[in-house]
Amino acid sequence: MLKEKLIGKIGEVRERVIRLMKEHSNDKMSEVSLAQLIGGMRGVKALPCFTSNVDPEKGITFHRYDIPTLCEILPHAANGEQPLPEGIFYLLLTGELPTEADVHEVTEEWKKRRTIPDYVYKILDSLPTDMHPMTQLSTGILALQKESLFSQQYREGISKYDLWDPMYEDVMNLLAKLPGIAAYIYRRSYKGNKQISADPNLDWGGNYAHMMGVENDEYKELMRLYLFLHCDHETGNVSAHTTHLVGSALSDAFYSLSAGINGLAGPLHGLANQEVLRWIMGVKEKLGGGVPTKEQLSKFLWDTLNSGQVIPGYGHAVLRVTDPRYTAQRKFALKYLPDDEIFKVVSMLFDLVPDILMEHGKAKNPWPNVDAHSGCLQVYYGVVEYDYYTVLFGVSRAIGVLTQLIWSRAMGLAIERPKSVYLKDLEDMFA
Ligand code: HAX
Repeated sequence: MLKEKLIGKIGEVRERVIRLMKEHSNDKMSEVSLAQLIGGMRGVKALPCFTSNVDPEKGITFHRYDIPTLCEILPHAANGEQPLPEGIFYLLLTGELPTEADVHEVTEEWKKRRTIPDYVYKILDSLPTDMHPMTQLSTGILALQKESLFSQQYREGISKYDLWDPMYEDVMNLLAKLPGIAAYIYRRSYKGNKQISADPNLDWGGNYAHMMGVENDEYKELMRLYLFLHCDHETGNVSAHTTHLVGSALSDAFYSLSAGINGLAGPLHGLANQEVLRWIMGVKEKLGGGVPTKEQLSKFLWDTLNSGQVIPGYGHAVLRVTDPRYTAQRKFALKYLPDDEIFKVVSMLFDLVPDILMEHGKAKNPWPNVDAHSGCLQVYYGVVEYDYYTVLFGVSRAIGVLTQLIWSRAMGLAIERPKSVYLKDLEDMFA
């Protein structure tokens, strides 16, 4: 049924794209200054996105719905109050709010497709257990490429207008298997490779928590919230853009996501969640434990800045306010762990860092981003291995970037190929 709904949408969206191109193909969206060319293309409007948009002052919206609204209206697990990630997948893919039955359909579909081939486990087993979990995740996803229907049907000569179909099948298969791969990596890296089978009664996020071995209903709720919050942040961020770029060469979903995950593993992007916890633990260790005073924290913050490093979890390339994904996690913490020591440090940082960054005078956005908060919630429920945190992010981010891949094929977006300019020619151009 989901696929039937998608077929209807694709027809409609294709017509809109054709009309836009017919009527406005020479109209200008953006111009590129030298500062933008050197400065990472900040603000250049050069990518279409079907699923979501980041407003500098308001933050992310998914098909124009913001986070607080979706937390209320997306279906929840029985006895739960956090949005089910299956629901945000449905919304991103179709542009329509899902009913309980729609969400149930996604949950059941992913259950049917979640078996991971043995050779993937064998490949993971051949990796050192102390290899970074993101490297393991990227490898596990890439290993699954052998299963790609998209690549298989391309070889068989499928029409480019039908490519969205095997892309959809690959995306569904990959999303179904991801929590199993990610939990396997967690258990082999940190829990003596004692693996836990999936529970047929649980939803996608609940099952991920279960397979990681955290048997706590609150943690399952946190997992659902986490997987919802990190799913998509329009197309220009490194993980989404990389996935899109690689997919634009008609590489399949496995190649594309594996590449996107490698981008997420950078400390200026998804790895910042690990770095935040590492920073906080480093401070606590230097002070011999406990909650640092504001004066002590300020000193550590200035030491970090003065040594030429960034304060992880603060700043953003687009946002100019506190990230609503931070606020949603803070709300969870205030409800479930208000007295937690690390949450207190995270809150103190919220009070201190913006002023310090403003005084420092470089960051355009002194406010916290999504990564400033996530680690403290994990530690509270016993997931203390912070090198693993970006894997959680990756499982969630896959929802959005893979949905975007289906839409890229449905809209027939071209292979990406911006033009570059010799440095010397730039100098001559502006001489
Ligand atoms: N601490 C110290 N300096 C910072 C800073 C921070 N948190 N944020 C920005 N700056 C500095 C930049 O390094 C840059 O310095 P230079 O002029 O010396 O190069 C200057 O301020 C201007 O940067 P900007 O325009 O404000 O920020 P960018 O768009 O270039 O970069 C980043 C955005 C998110 C990469 C940046 O704010 C940063 O490095 N933050 C810390 C790392 C982090 O939390 N990353 C996660 C971001 C959210 C995300 O993608 N999650 O996955």
